[in-house]
Amino acid sequence: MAQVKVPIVRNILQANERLAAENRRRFDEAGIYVFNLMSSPGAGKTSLLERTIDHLSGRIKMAVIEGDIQTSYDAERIQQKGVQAVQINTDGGCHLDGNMIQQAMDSLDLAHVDLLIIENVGNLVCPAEFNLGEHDKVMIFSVTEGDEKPLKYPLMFQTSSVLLINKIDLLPYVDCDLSKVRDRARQLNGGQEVFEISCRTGEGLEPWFVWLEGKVRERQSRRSARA
Ligand SMILES: Nc1nc2c(ncn2[C@@H]2O[C@H](COP(=O)(O)OP(=O)(O)O)[C@@H](O)[C@H]2O)c(=O)[nH]1
Ligand SMILES: [Mg+2]
Repeated sequence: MAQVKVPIVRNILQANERLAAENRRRFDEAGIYVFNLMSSPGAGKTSLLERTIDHLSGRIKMAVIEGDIQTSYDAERIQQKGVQAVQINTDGGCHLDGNMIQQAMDSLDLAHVDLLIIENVGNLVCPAEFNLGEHDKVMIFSVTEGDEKPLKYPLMFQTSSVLLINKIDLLPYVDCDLSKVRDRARQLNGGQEVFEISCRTGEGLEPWFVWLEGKVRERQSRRSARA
């Protein structure tokens, strides 16, 4: 069985890589900075987007692609903030792929957008395997998940440029040793930016906003240099 399955999986990933590269070309031509936000379900992805939109709106034009197995709850949460959002329903699929992003882009007006955020399906495994054409993968890990998770689910930690450790307001109530999370993540990925945050209280979010705005401005300056 394994001999049959392995080439098929490889082909799927190769086809996805081609689509991701096409997406990246489109993003770069338009001068849009794109990040792919990943986590297990409920770690706080949409909450982070709401906080980020509140902070950047008025200065940076944003659009959001939401991925969920079902429902349009998250796209509605984003639209309530006055930001254009499109919902992809994977209908059982556990991750987004390059093709889904291509289709979603066709429903967005990206002409004046500076920042496109893709909220992936809540899942600590498969989203990390599929590139979407993003510039960075960003992951959220919440302290309620347990400090051994970097050891059990290494790929997402290895592939993400940024690790946001969320729900630090809950630290007094959960058995999560933050230093273990930090050390284990660092062993997997020494170049990762780490921010400790609470989307509930707002604590720790400022450095994340600064990092993100820096990335957006960098893309904008490349766009202006070409014009
Ligand atoms: N206590 C606490 N709850 C949070 C925090 N961030 C998100 N939540 C809650 O966690 C739940 C899941 O959040 P959501 O943003 O929908 O997670 P997603 O599934 O990753 O998009 C919601 O009930 C949020 O209110 C936080 O920093 N602290
Ligand atoms: Mg969500």
